[in-house]
Amino acid sequence: LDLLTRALPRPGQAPPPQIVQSKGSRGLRLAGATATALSFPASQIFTNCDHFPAEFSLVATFKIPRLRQKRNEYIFSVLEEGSDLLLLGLRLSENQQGQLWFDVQRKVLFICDGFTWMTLLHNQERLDYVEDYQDLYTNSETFDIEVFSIKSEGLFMAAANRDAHPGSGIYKWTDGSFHLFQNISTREARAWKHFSIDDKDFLVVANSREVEPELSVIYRWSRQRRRFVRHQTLETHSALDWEAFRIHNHSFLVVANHRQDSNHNIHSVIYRWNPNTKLFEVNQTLSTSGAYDWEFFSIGPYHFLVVANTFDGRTTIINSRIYIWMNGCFQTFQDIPTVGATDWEWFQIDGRFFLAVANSQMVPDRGPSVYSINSTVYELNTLTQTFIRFQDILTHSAVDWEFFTVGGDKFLVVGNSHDGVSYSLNSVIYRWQGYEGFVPVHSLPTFGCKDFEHFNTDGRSFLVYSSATSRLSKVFKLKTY
Ligand SMILES: [Ca+2]
Ligand SMILES: [Ca+2]
Ligand SMILES: [Ca+2]
Repeated sequence: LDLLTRALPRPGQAPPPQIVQSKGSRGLRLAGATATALSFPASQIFTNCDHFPAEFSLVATFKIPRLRQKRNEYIFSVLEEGSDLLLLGLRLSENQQGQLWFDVQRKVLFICDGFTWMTLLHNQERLDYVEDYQDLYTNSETFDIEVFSIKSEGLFMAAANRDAHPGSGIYKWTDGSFHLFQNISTREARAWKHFSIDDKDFLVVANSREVEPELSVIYRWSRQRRRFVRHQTLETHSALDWEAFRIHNHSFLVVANHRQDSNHNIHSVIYRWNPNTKLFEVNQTLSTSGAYDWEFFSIGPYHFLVVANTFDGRTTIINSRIYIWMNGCFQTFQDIPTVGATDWEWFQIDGRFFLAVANSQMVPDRGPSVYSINSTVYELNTLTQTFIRFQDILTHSAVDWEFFTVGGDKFLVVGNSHDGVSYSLNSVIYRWQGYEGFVPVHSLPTFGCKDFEHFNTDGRSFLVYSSATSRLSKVFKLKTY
């Protein structure tokens, strides 16, 4: 109204504006007013704003009956006061160009640039609560879920299933939910990892069934057959996890070899892609103790690998090891005491670097196992160049941490699997609250929880969890406001 009183002609000077109805929209007809009459000095309206026009928004709908052909007209412009120098102009030359559209539900203001609707203003979403979205009955118990995209195909999910027949299921996101797309024969599959090399998509599976030789398999996406096809096999030992990473344009894979017969103190292996043979070759071996998980991360120009060592044959109270890439190979960076570590999760918040470990069970030299123990979030101290304890969080046989963001908020979800009595427990979502660290905000009932994955699709946010004790995996929708 303030703007209108300044823009409209004074009573008696011109015919008064009329309210008109046009195809369902109502507005003011400014037939008598010239375009320049709609201008006003910003300094008189935005009196406390030093950064005009960065700190204001105007939403308006214009209806102009006729546009002169081949002439661009500004529907909105900002001029420098006094000099008439154009600072900002919104042109109207094509049908939709320059049009604004406000999505009331998502609270987003769009502008059309003549081709696409671009986001002009976005009210940041916030997590409200978690909704039960899809019950996914997989082929058998599911130890791991990998969500990934294939260009021009869409979103997929690979489930690592226990039974050999029909093996593990690959699901495709179609019409708002996951549907079975392909079954792949696996042997007690424990993990899937998606990666791409030169625009080609690959999936590698960790087969943990003890048969000689134990083979894990790399599959390649065939564009012709629109299926994953076998690409290469690699000898592994009770493999529980694969990690894929790139350093200086080289592609690597590392496998977590858990044990060979009853020996847990064996080698895990790093493989490097040979672009000539298009196969992975052994690059380096690292000694691990009941290796369960690998996580790769980079800080500036430095590259790291961290392994979760679970068990050395006697106890789960052992060190897990962070490695740093130096002189063309991985070397020890830091040992961190862990208790049956099953997962490392790497994440950054506001320029700070964190590693969270999931500690699953305390198996001492003698005495019973304890499942309700602390899992720990570590933060990199850039002065001492070591990871130091940031926060302990009580967990119940924790098997996975997953970091995700919704709008500007950061979250960690932990998969709690067992408390010594039951597999039916709450898994917990924690929200980052700065000085307080991670604070529990939601409890999700899970049964034999094994893995959590977060993904975004269709502009919405989801969590999916898999169960190691039942065929039922669940997709949750993160409801926002
Ligand atoms: Ca996973
Ligand atoms: Ca991993
Ligand atoms: Ca994880």
